[in-house]
Formats: sequence, C-alpha cells, structure tokens
Amino acid sequence: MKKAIILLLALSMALCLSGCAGKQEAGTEGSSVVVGFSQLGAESSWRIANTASMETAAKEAGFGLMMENANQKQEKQIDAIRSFIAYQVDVIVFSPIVETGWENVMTEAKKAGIPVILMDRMIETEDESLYTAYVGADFYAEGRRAGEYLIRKADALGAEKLRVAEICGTADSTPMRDRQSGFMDVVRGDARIEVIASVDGDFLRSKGEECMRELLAEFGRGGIDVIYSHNDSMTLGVLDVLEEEGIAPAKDILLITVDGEKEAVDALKAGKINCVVQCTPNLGGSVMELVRDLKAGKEVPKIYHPDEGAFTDFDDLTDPSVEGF
Ligand code: GZL
Repeated sequence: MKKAIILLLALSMALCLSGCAGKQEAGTEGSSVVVGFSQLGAESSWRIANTASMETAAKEAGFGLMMENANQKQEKQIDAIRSFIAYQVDVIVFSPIVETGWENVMTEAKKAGIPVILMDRMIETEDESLYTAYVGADFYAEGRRAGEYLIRKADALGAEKLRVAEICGTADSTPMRDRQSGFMDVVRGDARIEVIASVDGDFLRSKGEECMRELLAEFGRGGIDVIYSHNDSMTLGVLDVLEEEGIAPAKDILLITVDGEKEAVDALKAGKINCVVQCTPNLGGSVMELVRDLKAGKEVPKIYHPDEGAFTDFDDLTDPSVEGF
C-alpha cells in the first residue's frame, strides 16, 4: 500500500511539472496567471522606470511575469510574442517600438485566444480587434502642452521670432509621431514661431548630444532660439553640449523636454530647462488591473490614459508636487 502511495505522489508531481512546464519560467512559479511581457529596450530612464513598474505591479498582483527585453529590435519583440503564444501565457503585454509590422504576430495571438494589451505605444492597424486595450500616454496632448508653453513664453518674452529645432524620438514610434503633430498643430498658427529643423535623436542621450552638435554646426550659436526635445535623455545630452559651448541653457536657448525624470526636473528647478512635459512610466499598476479584470471576464476600456501635466518656469518650483520620477 505504502509503495502505491509513493508511486502515485511521484507520478502526480511529474505530471504537474510536465503539464505546466511552459509556465514554470523564472518569476512565474506556481502563479495562477502568467503575463508575457515584451519590453522594447532600456534606452532611457523612462524605460527603466517603466520596466520596474511592471515588475513591481506583477509581484503585488501575484501574477507570474515572463519578461523579454528586445534591446530596440522589433524582430526580437516578435520572437518574444511567439514564445509567449507557445507557452500559452494568459495575457500578452508589449510596448511596440514602432507602429507598423505587427499584424501577423498579433493575428497569431488572436488565433491562440490570448488577449494582447499594448502598453506605452500604439500600433498602426485596420483591425482593432487585434488588441484588447491600450494603456499609455496621450502623446498628442503632450505635444500640444509643449506648444502651448512656447506660445506663453513668446508672449512673456515679447519675442518677435523664435526659431525652433526639434530633436525627435525613435522614428515611426507613437510618441515621436504624436509629440511632433501635437506641437506643430499648436505652433503652426503663430507667425512668431518657425520650426527650422527636425532631427532624429532616437530617444538616446548620446544621439541627443550628437544632434545638438550638428544643429550648432548648421545654424551657429545665434541661429537657434528653442530646442524641443521629445525626451529627457536626449535633453540631458543637449545640456552637456551647451555647457561645453558656454551657451546658457534656458536663456540663450530655451529648452522644452518630455518625460519628467528627476534629473530633468532638477534642471528645471536650477533654471537650466524651461518646460518639462510629464509622461509617467508608472503604467504597471494599470496594466495588472486590466489583466485581473480580463481574467475575471469583465469588460475593459479600450484606451486608458494616465493623468499628466507639465512643470514650467512659470510655476512655483518650490512646491513639493514638482518632482520627477
Ligand atoms: C513614452 C516612451 C518614450 C519616452 C522615452 O511613453 O515610449 O520612450 O518618452 C522612452 O524616454 O525611450
């Protein structure tokens, strides 16, 4: 009898391990819900904070998290999504590095019956049934905030002409496209403001620095009045160059940036940046709430935007609410 019980226990353990082997990945041990998460990279402080937000929220929710980092390669994101399908995760979450090229793999996820949540960035598709929800910023609104600040600043300075050089994020990404269109839609109607250049900084500090050097070489020290940079990492690269060149940031050249990381907000407080448009990386909690509701069979909103604003040199920067992530 004793032998039979031992044999039965051994058999059931073997079955359990083999049966859910696909889900016994690091961080998923014994979790009832497993989330497959394809993160696009680690290109900025924003991205690193966003990854941490997802890891913390999954842990707090008691969900297993299978995370793959694509290091800025779309094909690695596609491979990761295919592996999540093979493992039969409960939900797939990913931050698409660019808006195009996702139809095939998302159709595979749909056929496998696995809901997909887009976090932080959108895809270009005719078929909105390919994704269940989008959790992330309204980048167009962020761009508009940047433009509205510049018009307010032009009024305050009594400026007759402001020549703007735009340093853009990753080409064809949602934040790049919408931060540009939101800004342009606001400033287009103001004859004082002229956008003299839009260059690609790929959201990288090193490329932001490179872009600033090239812009100074092209337009000269007195040829640029404003830098509109799509993220703080690139802006910090710009600050390095201005410092080197003896150009007073936020005075000789106005600086408008997006994200709201601590180093940028501290630079705003120090009078080295004029405007920091907020873009929160802390999306993990909202994503995991959606996962919980999906697993409970509840209806979930198609689009979720977090509340965001901007910190500017018109604000009382001693207010404790003025802080970066
Ligand atoms: C915005 C996010 C952008 C940040 C950058 O939600 O996709 O990517 O603005 C990051 O800092 O690299």
